Amino acid sequence: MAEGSATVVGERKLTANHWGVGLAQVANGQIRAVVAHPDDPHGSPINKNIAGSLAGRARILRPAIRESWLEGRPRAVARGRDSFVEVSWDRALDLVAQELTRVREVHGNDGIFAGSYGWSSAGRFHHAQSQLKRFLNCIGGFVRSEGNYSYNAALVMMPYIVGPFRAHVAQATRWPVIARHSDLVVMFGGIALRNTQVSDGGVARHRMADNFKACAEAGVKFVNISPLRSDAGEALGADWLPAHPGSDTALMLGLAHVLHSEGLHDRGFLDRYTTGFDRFEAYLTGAADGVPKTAEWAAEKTGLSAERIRDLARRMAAGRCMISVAAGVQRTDYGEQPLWMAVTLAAMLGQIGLPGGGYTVGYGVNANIGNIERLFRWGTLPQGRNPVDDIIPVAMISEMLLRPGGDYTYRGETRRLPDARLVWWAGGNPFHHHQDLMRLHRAFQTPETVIVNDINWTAAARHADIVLPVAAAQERRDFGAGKSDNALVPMHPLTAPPGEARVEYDIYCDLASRMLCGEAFSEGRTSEDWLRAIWDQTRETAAAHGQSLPTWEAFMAGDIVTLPDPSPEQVFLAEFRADPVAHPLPTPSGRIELFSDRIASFDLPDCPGHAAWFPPRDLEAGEGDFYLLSGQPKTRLHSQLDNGAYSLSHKIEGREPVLIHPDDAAALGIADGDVVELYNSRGRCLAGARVTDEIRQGCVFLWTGAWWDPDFDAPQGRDRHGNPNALTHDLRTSSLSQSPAAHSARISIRRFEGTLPEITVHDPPPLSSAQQAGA
Ligand SMILES: Nc1nc2c(c(=O)[nH]1)N[C@H]1C(S)=C(S)[C@@H](COP(=O)(O)OP(=O)(O)OC[C@H]3O[C@@H](n4cnc5c(=O)[nH]c(N)nc54)[C@H](O)[C@@H]3O)O[C@H]1N2
Ligand SMILES: Nc1nc2c(c(=O)[nH]1)N[C@H]1C(S)=C(S)[C@@H](COP(=O)(O)OP(=O)(O)OC[C@H]3O[C@@H](n4cnc5c(=O)[nH]c(N)nc54)[C@H](O)[C@@H]3O)O[C@H]1N2
Ligand SMILES: [Mo]
Repeated sequence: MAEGSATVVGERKLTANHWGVGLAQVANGQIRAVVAHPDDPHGSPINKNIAGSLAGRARILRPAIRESWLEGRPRAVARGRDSFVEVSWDRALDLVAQELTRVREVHGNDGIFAGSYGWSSAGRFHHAQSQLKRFLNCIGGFVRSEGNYSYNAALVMMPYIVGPFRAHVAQATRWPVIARHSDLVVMFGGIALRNTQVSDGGVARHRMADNFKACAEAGVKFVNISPLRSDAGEALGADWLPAHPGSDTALMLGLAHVLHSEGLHDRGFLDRYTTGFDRFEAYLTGAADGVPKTAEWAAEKTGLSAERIRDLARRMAAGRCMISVAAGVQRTDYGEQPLWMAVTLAAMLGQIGLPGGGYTVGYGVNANIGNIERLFRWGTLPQGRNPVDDIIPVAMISEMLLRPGGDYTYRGETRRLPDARLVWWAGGNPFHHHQDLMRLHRAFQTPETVIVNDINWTAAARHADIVLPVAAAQERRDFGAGKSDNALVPMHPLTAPPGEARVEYDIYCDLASRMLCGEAFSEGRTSEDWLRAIWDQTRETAAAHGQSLPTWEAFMAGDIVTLPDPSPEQVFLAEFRADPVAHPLPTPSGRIELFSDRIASFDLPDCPGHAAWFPPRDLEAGEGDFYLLSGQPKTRLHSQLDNGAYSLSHKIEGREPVLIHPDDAAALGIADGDVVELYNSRGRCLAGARVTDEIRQGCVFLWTGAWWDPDFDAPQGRDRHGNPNALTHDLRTSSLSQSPAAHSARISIRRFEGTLPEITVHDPPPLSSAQQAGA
């Protein structure tokens, strides 16, 4: 892959996905196989899901309307349980236009919620949310969601204490720097190689495994603090400290106490670069609350011995130490606290801004963090201006639907939840990503109209009134470019969309002309015109950076185009360290805020003015016997292509695997390969037991993304398939950031003794055609 080269790779066609660049073999109008691009040293097996899933039984083939909604008795059968009637595109789009018009007239545009959180597919132009948002902005706007499910606590919290999180992720210290300079990497939540398969928008080369190998060869030592041993790759030879989930802040406090009591903390650094250490110190020593946060105190909270905690603290102070916090660690109750405490601990060690030292939040969240960055921003489809300025924090979807007009606090303000009458989702699967799915199911009964565009009959599509079938990324022409990668990838239509599925841009063009804003939406351009315009925009920006990109035609006829990495030697906060006066942080004090007057002034019971420990809520409430972890699956991207071959090959009796420790399994009479039932006060689901000592005792791990398959006739709408969000709570991290806290649930588990129900979600719901239904 020469830089700027354009050679055709065999007879096969390129396709870009969030998990990497694939080469597809196509015959007789069907995708036979997709393999990773040969230049990718560690191509992702997730490619194996594409062929089977796109040709699967669950494809939405025609526009469909929920039966009782169509009949004008919308509440006769609940959303999620109803049958559907297939209609023509004209009929479906007439209904969409009619509903949009009605809701705008009666409630205004702030009656439309189109947050549409979700990963959709790679591709600069056919990005589902951008398309929907551009269209809705042409008709007066919509209420949107703010933030993400990935690292929302960090997005909201970090600006108060160090600076903007997204910028900081891009500035993460590079792995080759760590290999050269670090002695020790302490990983809270590990850095799971399986998660580094993926990067938003795409990844041309998977580099993490090689960078890990280089670290191990250079003698860098790793410590994995996580309930799952495999959160650290075997090549690292990491020490495993399986602390209780949700106890990271307590552990870090214990470590801080050892540093403090043994005089190992860097007073000079704290004085010059931080503010508020004295306030934190009073909490740490117990001067403020009578509870010294000693190693013994932390041992009780974490399940680790005080000796191990002391030993780790001394090792951290003995050399160059990088503290890494996985995003999963802040996707927990009070998830702001481990972030603040990691910054505090790193400040006490005094190595922030030094090569290989300090802290990073987000290594392992994607393939590229710490490995590569893009040189400039790629061209995009302009979304226009949204005249509605109301938002919800993304994880308040059920709250919004169940408590319209209700109060909530966010970023220190009291706000009012919008009153959403029409909900439109395109490019995300809330019935995968949100917590407490039975609550979401109830919440989805409240709007007057729900519209979902999707490829497959996911649980989200099944909760819609109007379902619009759309083309997948492999069925349209586009180009791919990762948000944190420096490669551009031609994306060829490999097959035609099946049935009557359509490209979303064409759908909105038809809708826009119905709503008399056709010209505003399309600007008279076809998809191909837009692609060229976005490419030309990218090409001009490249030229301004001294890079020459091929013409659109030459690019589409060629291979991946790579651009140079702008900062291969990046060291996080190096400038601030070198001169904190010339390069102050964008915090109120210009320094790292170990005590924040701003946050303290909000007077929040669940997020005080300095890092502090709070026990997980389910534990406090006495819920369940086990901690439930629910991280990202190795075998797919979230819920996408769950019915593909690679994803299916890991299931047990068709159910998602749940990891359980051999001693716990023996005590419960559970054998490897058994179907088990997980349950708590919120819900239940089936799963397939995978007995392994990879998981800490007292914890079980169920991967996210098995399509939710509720059996509403079974107790608590038991999910047949194994989606952890049947069990998680949807309380947010805290009233500061209102972030998702998916990793903080407790459950009980038993062998499933009943008749095993069939998985139904990989088939369409009951469907009739409009003619049959006489509609
Ligand atoms: N319990 C638990 N839950 C979690 C997490 C966890 O750790 N634990 N993690 C959370 C995180 S970090 C995230 S990011 C979320 C992810 O949540 P989502 O991003 O919502 O998950 P996806 O499965 O990627 O959903 C994308 C949907 O878009 C559809 N799609 C793909 N391409 C297109 C397109 O071009 N057009 C349209 N209209 N649709 C398309 C796919 O078929 C799929 O249904 O999940 C969150 N949920
Ligand atoms: N293959 C694949 N890769 C993906 C994705 C995917 O769907 N599939 N999704 C992508 C997305 S959107 C995101 S946001 C990232 C997520 O990246 P991360 O947030 O890093 O991943 P998670 O799997 O949620 O969590 C990492 C680990 O944290 C541990 N953990 C959970 N709770 C705690 C805790 O309280 N304390 C400690 N110490 N450890 C804990 C769990 O063992 C878990 O394996 O992954 C990305 N990568
Ligand atoms: Mo995410």
